[in-house]
Formats: sequence, structure tokens, C-alpha cells
Amino acid sequence: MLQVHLPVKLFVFHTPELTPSDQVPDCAIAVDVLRATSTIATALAAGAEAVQVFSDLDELIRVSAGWDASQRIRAGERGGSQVEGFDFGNSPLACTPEFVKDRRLFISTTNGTRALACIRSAKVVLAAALINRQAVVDYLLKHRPETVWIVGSGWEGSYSLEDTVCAGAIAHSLHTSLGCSLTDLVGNDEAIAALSLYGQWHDRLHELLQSATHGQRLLRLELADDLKYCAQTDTLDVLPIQREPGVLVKN
Ligand code: 3SL
Repeated sequence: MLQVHLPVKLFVFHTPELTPSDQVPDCAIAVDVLRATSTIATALAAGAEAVQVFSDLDELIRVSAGWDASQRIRAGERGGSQVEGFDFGNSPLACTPEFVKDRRLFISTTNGTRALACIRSAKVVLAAALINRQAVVDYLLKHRPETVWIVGSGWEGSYSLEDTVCAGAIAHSLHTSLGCSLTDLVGNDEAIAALSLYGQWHDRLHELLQSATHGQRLLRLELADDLKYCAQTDTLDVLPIQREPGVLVKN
């Protein structure tokens, strides 16, 4: 039987604060290229049992206290640095199979986990970064949700280049695969701006991330290797999807 697909409408919101709170889309995608969603994708690819996200550090400690210490990793990041008393900060490069396999990563970061919290009521919640961009696009092409929101994490309420360029990378791949007109695909001006940003920087993403405010912050913290890792495109075939509110697993 011929399958009829409804059009996908794609909206981009630069920050959790700019994301509507009175509607829910069919699919919402949180993006925090530097570095929370890059870390989440890497941890799941390396065999973590799940990643559970928290806006609040005390809540993370309370919930994870119910888990055996050998089966949990407590990750806390504020301002780019690991929070004292936590096992881990927010470096994707530290998510090796030896460290994360079969353990649950309980994580709270400055912005990325807040973006995931703000979309947790959507029908489907995904986490995207540049490294797993195509896995996200493949999911959208297969399931064709009617309304898709991409929510950037930004930095404490303000816009961030790296999240918008990732939104543009997703929009670009989707647009190319669907072969529809741009006006059929995009739902707001931010989506067109994200596509334009990606169009201008797609072959210089590492350079863009190095110029971005948060990239500069990470470079000052001597995290150049993290930046280089997060600037890669389509290197991980992993799709973090929310299984229950706040808990992401590998699809
Ligand atoms: O803001 C966040 O959620 C973090 O990803 C920031 S950092 O890259 O860990 O500094």
C-alpha cells in the first residue's frame, strides 16, 4: 500500500527561554553541542545503561542515592568545570566503555540538561549534537513527526552559535532528503537563519566552534580536545531518545 507522509514542519528555538511553554510538538530535539548532548550521545554509544538528566544538582544527588555506587556515575558541571564532590564533569572524551558501560549517568549541566527538561513533555524527545546529526535525521525521515522543534541550549538564556549551526545541519540534511520546498519545511525564521549559518560554516565547523563564546570559554579551560571532538559531523550512529521523563536511552 502506498504510504502517504504528512509534511514535517520544523521550528528552531535558540534557547529554553524562547521555547513556547503552552504547546507540545510531536517531536522535540534538544541540542547542546558544547557539550551536554555530545556527552549524552557518546555515553550511550559507549554502553551506558541510560542517561538521566537534572536541572538541579541536589535533586540529582537525591535520586541517584537510590542506586548502588557501582552502577551510577554522578556528573555535575557548572561554568564548564566539574562540580566538587561529583564523579565526573561533562567531557565526552571521558565517556569510555571502561568508565560508563552498563552504568547510569546522572547528569546536571549549566544549560543542556535545562533544555532537555523544558521539552520533556513532548511526544518524542531526542538529543542531538553534530556528532550524531544523521542518526537524528534518519529518525525524522522514518517517523515523519508533523511538528518538530529543535531547542538550542544557549548559555544562561542567551543565543549560542554552536547550537544554531547544529540545528541548521539537521535542517539541511532533512531538506535535502525530503526534496520539498524550503517554505514547506520551515516553520519559523529561526529555522531559515540556522540553515544559512550552516550553509556558511559547514566546512569550517571547528573554526566556528573555536570562535564561539562558549568555545572560547572551553579553550580557556584547556578543553581544546573536547571542542575538536564535538565539531565532528556524523561520527556516531546513536540516537538518544527519552524513555520516561528525564531518562534517555539508546534507540
Ligand atoms: O551548558 C551546558 O550544559 C554544558 O554543556 C556546558 S560545558 O560545555 O560543560 O561547559
